[in-house]
Amino acid sequence: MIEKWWQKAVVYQIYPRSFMDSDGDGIGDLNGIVMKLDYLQELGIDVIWLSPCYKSPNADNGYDISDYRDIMEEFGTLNDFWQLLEEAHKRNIRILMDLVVNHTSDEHPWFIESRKSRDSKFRDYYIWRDAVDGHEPNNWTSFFSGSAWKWDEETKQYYLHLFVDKQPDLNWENPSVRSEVWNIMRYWLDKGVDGFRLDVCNLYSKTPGLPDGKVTKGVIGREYFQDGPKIHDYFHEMYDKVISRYPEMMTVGEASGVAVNEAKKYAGFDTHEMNMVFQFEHTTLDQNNGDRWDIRKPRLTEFKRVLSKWQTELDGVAWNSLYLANHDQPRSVSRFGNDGKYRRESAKMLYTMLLTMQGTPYIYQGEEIGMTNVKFPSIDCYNDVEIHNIWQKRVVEGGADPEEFMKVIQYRGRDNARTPMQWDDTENAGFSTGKPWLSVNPNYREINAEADRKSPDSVFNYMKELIRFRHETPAAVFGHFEEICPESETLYVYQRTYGDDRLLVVLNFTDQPQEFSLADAADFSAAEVAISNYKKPIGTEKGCLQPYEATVFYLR
Ligand code: TEU
Repeated sequence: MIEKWWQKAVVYQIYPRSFMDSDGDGIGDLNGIVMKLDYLQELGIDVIWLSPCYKSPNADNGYDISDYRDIMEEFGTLNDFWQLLEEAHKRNIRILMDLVVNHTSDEHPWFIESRKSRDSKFRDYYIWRDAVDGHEPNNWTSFFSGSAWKWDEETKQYYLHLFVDKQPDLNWENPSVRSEVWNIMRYWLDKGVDGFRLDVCNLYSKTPGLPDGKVTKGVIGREYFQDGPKIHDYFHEMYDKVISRYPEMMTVGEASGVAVNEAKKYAGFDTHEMNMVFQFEHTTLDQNNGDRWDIRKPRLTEFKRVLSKWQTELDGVAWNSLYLANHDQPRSVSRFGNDGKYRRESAKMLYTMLLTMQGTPYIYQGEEIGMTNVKFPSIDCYNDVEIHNIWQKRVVEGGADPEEFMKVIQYRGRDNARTPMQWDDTENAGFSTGKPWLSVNPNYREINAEADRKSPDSVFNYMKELIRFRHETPAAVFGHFEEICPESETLYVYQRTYGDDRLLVVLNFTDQPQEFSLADAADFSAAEVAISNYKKPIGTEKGCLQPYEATVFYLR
């Protein structure tokens, strides 16, 4: 396998709205990102994945696009974007844009024309259907609660929206829609953008006839629009028309619910589709029956089994992505670690795991300083449309106990990841001189980038060291993965081998000391510590791992 740049890269995801506000309107913007490029260069990242910054009415904070070739007013102008791209490239940082083409905004000119008349030339850009017996065409539900269909009185038909009704699904069966997408991709690539993250990339193809789905507590109809019948044809066409013509570009697809065998098709080294996909098996273990709002606590062995499976199944066949957080997920230290006494140690441990696995690691903004979930006291403090819709359905209409459901929102809600980046301990955490669009996490006085950069044992300075280690250690990037003691409910231990290089990664997932013996875990003649989140890590003799200790050994 030829080693590609995007395999060795470490990616940093920016949610522009919450990253840095340069003009005091309380909303992050592109010039704010330029202000922080030196910070990112110091961290050592190679790529920025920029959540959508195109023109949008922000029904879903930019994931509802009304003009794919212009920048959302709150974030700045096209010239601001070109400056950001130029300044990032000066620092050897590449930029991926977030391509949201499963749906547009209902304020996109295509949809405005489409809904005007059944004879519109844009009618077939979207998915319109007659009512059936006076009701929706089928029983599909939206990811954001309620029916996936909206009645349009003007032309007396329903249109499909797998997300909110201001996000009508595009009809990918229509070759004109696909060529519009190829042109959008070329527009940005020809201007120097380095690639794309493809939003819900595996939902584009819907099963003909749009049959009713099996009634479940999760999204209904998923079996008829996830990994649909033509999805791989669409990606082969994308590859032929665009990707193959830009050999240095990078693509990562967000593949909601994808299984590992399907991922081998999307991200295979020779399947001519994308470079890699985000999977969701490890980030849906904490829900019951596909219901994101029915929380459970998975055992460590469940978590390890999933991650180890993706390591071994893709090895040599396809490339993996590695993430623990993003703009849709809770903060990793609150979800998988310990955001109290052992916040620093557990944040470092989690990212030691992420940066010593095979695949491209993604660090979501704020994870590098161990930002935590926020426990807003009231539903009115939240912004996210997904949160407000589920509250309406489960509490207001469904009668769920508000106090109990508030705890679910505080754990699961996407706004946990969207509170403003905590830069320093001044007002609004240095994010804005205006009133932030979403309240800052009150713990910003203790948890902020400025404090971390000054503190030798901070999460930030450890993350810097970890990224440098990964850049210097091909075994950490490409090595074969072999789990050791999979039955342990306290430790995650695995070996990485690449030629003569061998690493042993030892992770304590508990707040208690745990006995460990290197000799019991691996054969070696010599061993030395490569990196550890403790100043005095466990040695090569039998001993105890400290709470949330992460230690990586070179073995010979
Ligand atoms: O998310 C797709 C998706 O599946 C999410 O709705 C996810 O399941 C849920 O939010 C919990 O993880 C993508 C974007 O990442 C998300 O921000 C958008 O809201 C959504 O698509 C629609 O574009």
